[in-house]
Amino acid sequence: MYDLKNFIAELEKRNPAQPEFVQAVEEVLESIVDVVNKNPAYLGAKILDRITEPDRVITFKVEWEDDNGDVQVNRGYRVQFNNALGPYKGGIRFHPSVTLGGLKFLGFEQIFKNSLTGLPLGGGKGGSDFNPKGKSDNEMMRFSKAFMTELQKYLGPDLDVPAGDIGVGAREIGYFYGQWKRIQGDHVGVLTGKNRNWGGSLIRPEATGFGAIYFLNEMVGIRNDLLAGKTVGVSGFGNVAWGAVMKASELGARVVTVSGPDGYIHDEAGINTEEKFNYLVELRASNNDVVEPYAKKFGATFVAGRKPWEVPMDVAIPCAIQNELNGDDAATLLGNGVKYVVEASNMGCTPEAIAAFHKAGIPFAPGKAANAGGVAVSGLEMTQNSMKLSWTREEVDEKLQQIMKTIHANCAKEGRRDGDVVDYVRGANIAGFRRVADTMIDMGY
Ligand code: 2IT
Repeated sequence: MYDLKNFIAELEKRNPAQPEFVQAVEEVLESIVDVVNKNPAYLGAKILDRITEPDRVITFKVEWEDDNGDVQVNRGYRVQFNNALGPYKGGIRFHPSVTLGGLKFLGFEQIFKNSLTGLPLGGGKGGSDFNPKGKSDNEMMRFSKAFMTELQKYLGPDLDVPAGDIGVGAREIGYFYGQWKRIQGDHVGVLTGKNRNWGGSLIRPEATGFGAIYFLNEMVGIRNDLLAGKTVGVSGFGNVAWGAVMKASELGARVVTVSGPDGYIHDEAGINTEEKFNYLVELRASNNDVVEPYAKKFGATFVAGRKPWEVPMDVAIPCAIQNELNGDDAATLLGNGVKYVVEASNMGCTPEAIAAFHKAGIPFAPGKAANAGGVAVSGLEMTQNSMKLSWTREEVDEKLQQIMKTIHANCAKEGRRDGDVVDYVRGANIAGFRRVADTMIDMGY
């Protein structure tokens, strides 16, 4: 029998100074420990000991030259966490906050997220403490090439297939892919999030945000409620926020906020035109990491140094980074009558915030379920690459919608409490875990 408290204490001892990793494991284990303790096969296989230890962790030095001709040194990582279901799959994050513990949390989450998609994808994550802010295009290229020169030793189309994450978009994936091709000499789909001209999938850029809104639509639907007419608050202004803003707006919601490290913008009229959507992309591509110019351009309010959760909203969608919405933010949102919370960022809410939403009976979707659309379309990109053909926008979008509906149905089935209240955290963790654990048992040790 597993004792949760003891297990977490031991995990903390073995993984010192990795609080986010411990937080992610604790959240999953709280949901599944009873399921494990009731199943002699899981206990006999020591499944929790095995699933919380990464298959391997690779760290490497990245040396590159900045525009002044000075040598710079950063640290690169790839956490290959679990490949029971398929090749390691997960993004690469370039952000000064990147640490080994942070990537282990993301890789661990990715195992269960990828399992929920129903596709043959294992879990991994990588990145660097390199900060893209203020870097020139040439510096981005030199760093990306240097990073890939090391990372390519550990990748393969059936072994490990990275994608983008915070700080890594189609431009960086292009530089990675070019470097892979230069060194390896072949043209295999060893990365996803590629440009459409050379093997990328339609809808991949929008997929994480679109998927989160498709998931929200299911949450709203089973409560006989409607997304149309709802006021939505989004944080972040990158790829995930952009997709969520566009799809929520298309479905008739009014999205009133986006945010950056400098503060948030409040656009009462709604972020609802092509011009506004395209401007978000422009802001992101500028590498300045600020949203204030949006307010000036469109006559919206800019609130410096604060988070958008103080704006009254029916639906809150964190789309930026882990632990961006805490217990105090949750109390403010609840005070203003929030009705749904959907994590589009990975572990966007702290445990205190999640507990507050649960206590108030507010449907809360965890990132590993709600933001699985991104990696799901990455899986579809791999399929198209294997077939050497590409699907239409409609074909990919329909498959994405179906995957998000299935994830929602599986979470609802495993997480249903009394009446129509669904504990999506429990549902996602149990549904995601079962497929991986059963596979690990099938394959022995
Ligand atoms: O957090 C995520 O799911 C991603 N960054 C996407 C991973 C992927 O392989 O598409």
